[in-house]
Amino acid sequence: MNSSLPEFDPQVFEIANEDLARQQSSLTLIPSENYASKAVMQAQATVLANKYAEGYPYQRYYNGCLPCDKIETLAIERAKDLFGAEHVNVQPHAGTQANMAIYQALLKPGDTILSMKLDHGGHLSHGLPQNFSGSYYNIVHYGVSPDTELVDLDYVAELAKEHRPKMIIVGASAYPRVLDFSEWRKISDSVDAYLLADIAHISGLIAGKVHPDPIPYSHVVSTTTHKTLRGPRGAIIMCKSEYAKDIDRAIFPGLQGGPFMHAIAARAVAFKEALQSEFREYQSQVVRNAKTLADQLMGNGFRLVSGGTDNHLMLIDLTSISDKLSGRQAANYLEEAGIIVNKNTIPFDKRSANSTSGIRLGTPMITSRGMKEPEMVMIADFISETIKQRQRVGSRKRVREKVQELCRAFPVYEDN
Ligand code: DSN
Repeated sequence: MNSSLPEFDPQVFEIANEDLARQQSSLTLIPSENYASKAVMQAQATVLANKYAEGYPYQRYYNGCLPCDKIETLAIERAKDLFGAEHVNVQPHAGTQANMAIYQALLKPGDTILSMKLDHGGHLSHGLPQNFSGSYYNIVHYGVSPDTELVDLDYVAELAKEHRPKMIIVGASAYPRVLDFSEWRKISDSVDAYLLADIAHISGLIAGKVHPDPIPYSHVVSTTTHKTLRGPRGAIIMCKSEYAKDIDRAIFPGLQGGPFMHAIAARAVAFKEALQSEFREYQSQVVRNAKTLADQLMGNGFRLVSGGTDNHLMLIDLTSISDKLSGRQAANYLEEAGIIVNKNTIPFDKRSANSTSGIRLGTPMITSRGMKEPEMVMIADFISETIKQRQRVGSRKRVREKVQELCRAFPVYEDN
């Protein structure tokens, strides 16, 4: 009971440390990941993990919940402060659970949802046939236009008129451009649909005021807390007060039992961090870094979907280098060189989701390490060298050495 992890289970301790070493010594460009702070991780490792607290603050189905009531109230108040939301539910275990609860609260099975196609940048929980969302609801998808690779709002409005959805979802996992939520609200109002903004990828940018705000325009907003927001894994739902009861009931008892109180404590810490002025500076650096990385990659001959980025991520169209190179292969070559990215379809991709013609890159993690524009230029050149000289193992080794040197200069958790 009182043994420490390294004493009792060195096997688990060593594997976790192996990942720490991997995180320290590679450049991670996965736009949906980030490094949570020590304070966030310490909150997650507290004894709050031991407590059942089904229900909501001061209305629980268990005794002994007063500290949990205080923690959850703090998390809610900080999230409201950060985003200016009328109501916040901080209990969803993950983004998909948050979306599931929103559908359960506001829709009936068979209702129509208008959302972005997965292979144009959408998300599994926005109606993929193999996901619960695609089996319980009637999904109509919009995508990006073949000419601009941007969402064409006139086309979305036409689809809305034709299909009369009960809900329109705006939000994506692989869309490198700004979303103007006020325009989306006009479309949802024109057909009397709910507007759900799923801001999982961009909630940190929104909190940092470097992306337009969805809160005034959306009936409901969902976000994970571990991406640009840089908190622990998990999610929250924000909504107008009139939907609060239905949303809360859909989370508990609708879809979840006991909330993970240790995770809620860590979310409270993350919201406090996001309320600091340094967080705004971090988010604007994330965007500046993405722009510099994108410009240098394009300068090196890579085509980026939509011709660049306005946010934290970008998609390289590998067909601009070779028709024979898949995203899977490119991501594997880059991993050998110490650069972690993920394969991703590009709009109108001819390859499957498992192979893909693209890779997705983002700057949240390298910016958390303190890297700025000069390092972005170096990283773009590392990527270019690895991909263009993929036939040469020696080139990946050379890049790997340079990556490790850069990682040593920008440590993640300094005293580890
Ligand atoms: N799978 C996440 C991403 O990588 O974007 C979204 O849930």
